[in-house]
Amino acid sequence: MASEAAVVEATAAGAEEVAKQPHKLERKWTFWFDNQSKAKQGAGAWGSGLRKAYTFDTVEEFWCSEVSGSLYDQIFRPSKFPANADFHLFKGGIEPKWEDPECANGGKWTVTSNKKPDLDNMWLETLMALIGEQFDEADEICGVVASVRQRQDKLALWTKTASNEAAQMSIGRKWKEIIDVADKISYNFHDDAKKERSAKGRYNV
Ligand code: MGP
Repeated sequence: MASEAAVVEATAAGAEEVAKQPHKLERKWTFWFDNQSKAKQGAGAWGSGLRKAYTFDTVEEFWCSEVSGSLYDQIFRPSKFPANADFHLFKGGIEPKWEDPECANGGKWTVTSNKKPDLDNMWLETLMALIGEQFDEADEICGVVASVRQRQDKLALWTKTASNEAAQMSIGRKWKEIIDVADKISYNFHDDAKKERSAKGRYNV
């Protein structure tokens, strides 16, 4: 029979081993980046600068993203980016485009922000809520986009089934709590946006 001291020692070693294990997320997530100022130089070039930056599936990798070069510094503070840019965090395997099959019938909730630090805070809160699976309708979520713009920054939460009003309303309500927004926000269908850039929102919360 092992002595008490040996058991204590083995237990402590085991606990240390467990503590060292990375904290697995429910699923894989990918950061994407798009320098919109470059894209807009050519007609119909939307998405030509869209790049996958980094895929991760543990809490540790999320915080220590091995994103190359200067993008690393910006991923948690997108508003510091000097030009028009989009930062995305999407579920692994889903591309942040209307054309992706998971997004094709979807839409997005959008929040605008006039203050740069607000964009960064809302972005970080949303990232943590997504990887921490805070939404009841997690299956409905595609990802989030932070759009850094000179006039007004934007944050958009993309979801899968635009026609499922109940799911979108629940997600919209929850998201407002997470990012601490009191103003009304609107949900647009991608299908409407394809037809008309300034299409009206279909749901409000
Ligand atoms: P946007 O960036 O979603 O709209 O789309 P916004 O907020 O009005 O524009 P911005 O100036 O703040 O960037 C702007 C335009 O980009 C659309 O009208 C499309 O022409 C093109 N576009 C945007 N998205 C998200 C897509 C997409 O997923 N696929 C394609 N093909 N074009 C897109």
